[in-house]
Amino acid sequence: MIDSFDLSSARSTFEHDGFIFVPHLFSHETLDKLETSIVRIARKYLGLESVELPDSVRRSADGRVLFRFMEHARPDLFYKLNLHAGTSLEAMAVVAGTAVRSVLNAIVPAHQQPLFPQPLAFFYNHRSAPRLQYDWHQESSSFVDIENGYHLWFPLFGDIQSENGPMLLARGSHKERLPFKVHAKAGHLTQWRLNRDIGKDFEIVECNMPRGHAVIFHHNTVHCTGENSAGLPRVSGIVRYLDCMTAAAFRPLVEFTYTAHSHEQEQARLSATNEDG
Ligand SMILES: O=C(O)CCC(=O)C(=O)O
Repeated sequence: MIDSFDLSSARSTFEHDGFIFVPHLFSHETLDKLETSIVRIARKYLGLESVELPDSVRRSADGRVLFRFMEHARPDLFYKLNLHAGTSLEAMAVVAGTAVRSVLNAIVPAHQQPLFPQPLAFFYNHRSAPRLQYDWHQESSSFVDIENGYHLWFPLFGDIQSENGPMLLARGSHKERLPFKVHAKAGHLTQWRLNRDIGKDFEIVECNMPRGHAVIFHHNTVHCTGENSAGLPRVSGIVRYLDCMTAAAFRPLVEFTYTAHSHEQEQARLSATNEDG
C-alpha cells in the first residue's frame, strides 16, 4: 500500500527533520470503519445523556457535523469519547496495521523496541473550541520519563488543507528537550508552553494531506494546532508509540492526562466566557 514511500531513506529523513510524511498509509476502507465506530460511540454517549440531535445532525454521516454539534451541546463529552474511541477493534486495526508497523520498524532503532502503543485518540479543531487548540509544545513534556516516542497523526472524515487548521510542525526542533511551563485550566487541554519563538527559530511545516496519508513525528518535535478558518471542525487521529522499556518506572499503558470535567463545570465555564464577551 505504501509503494510510493522509500523505507530505506525513511530513517535519515526522520532523524534530520524530526518527522516523516507517509503517503497512503491507510486504506479508505480501514478509515471508514474507524470513523463509523467513533461516530457510533459518540451517538451512544449523547443518547445515554438524552441529548436530542437536530435533524441535520442525525441525518449526516459526517463525524465533523456531529462533533460541531457536540462541542456546542455537550463539550464535556469530548473527554469521555476520547477515553473510549481507541478501544474498538476498528481503532486497534489502525494502531497495529501492517503498513504502520513497517514504517515504525524502518525509523525506530532496534534498541528502542518493542514500542508500546497507547489507545488511539482523536482531536477536533474548530473555531468554537479554542480550549482544544494546542500552543507550541513537545510531547515529551507530558511523558517526562520516556526518552523516545513516535506520534502518528492522520486526517479523519476528510482531507486536511491550510484552511482546516492542520497541525503545524517545527522542522529540526527535535534535537533537544526544551524547558516548558504547564498551564492547566478546567475544560481545556493542558498546555506545556515553551518559552521560545518557534516561528523565528524553525521552519514551520503544515500537516496538509489527503485522508489516508499520515505523519509520524518524534516526541521532541515541537508542534501546535493551526488556525481553522473553515466551517467544519478539522478532525485527526493520533496514536502514541512509546519506548517504555527504558523509562525508570515501567508503565506500558500510560495513564491519560485528560481530566474528566462535569457537564455543570463546562456550562459554568462557557457562560463565564460568554459574559466576558
Ligand atoms: O492536532 C493538533 O492540532 C495537535 C495535536 C497534538 O498536539 C498532539 O496530539 O500532541
